[in-house]
Amino acid sequence: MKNLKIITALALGAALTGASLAPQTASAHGDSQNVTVTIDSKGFHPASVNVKAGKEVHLTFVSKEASCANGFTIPALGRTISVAPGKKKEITFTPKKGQTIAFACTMNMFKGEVVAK
Ligand SMILES: [Cu+2]
Repeated sequence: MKNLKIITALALGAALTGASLAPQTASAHGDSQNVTVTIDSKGFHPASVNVKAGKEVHLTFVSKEASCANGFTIPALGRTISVAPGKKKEITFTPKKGQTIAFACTMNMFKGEVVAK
């Protein structure tokens, strides 16, 4: 019974650690992984997300309101994106190991990135 208590405590600790990292990491399902980045007047949230290299990423930008960050470029993917307030836009790509896919508003004021590990 004492051992069971210790195992339970360890499992709980692991669960809590995982939960605290969750907002920064893509959620995986099958052969792809999903990332949602919210745009508001203060920029991109989260501004940095870790993903697995070599696995397709579905990156969805959701705009909450009017923001300079509604229009941005992703140079690594050669894309310019604009999302109207209240709308969303999804892009798909497969990152290479060690690749950082950065994005920034057209004024280069708000920045974000997806980092492939
Ligand atoms: Cu800007």
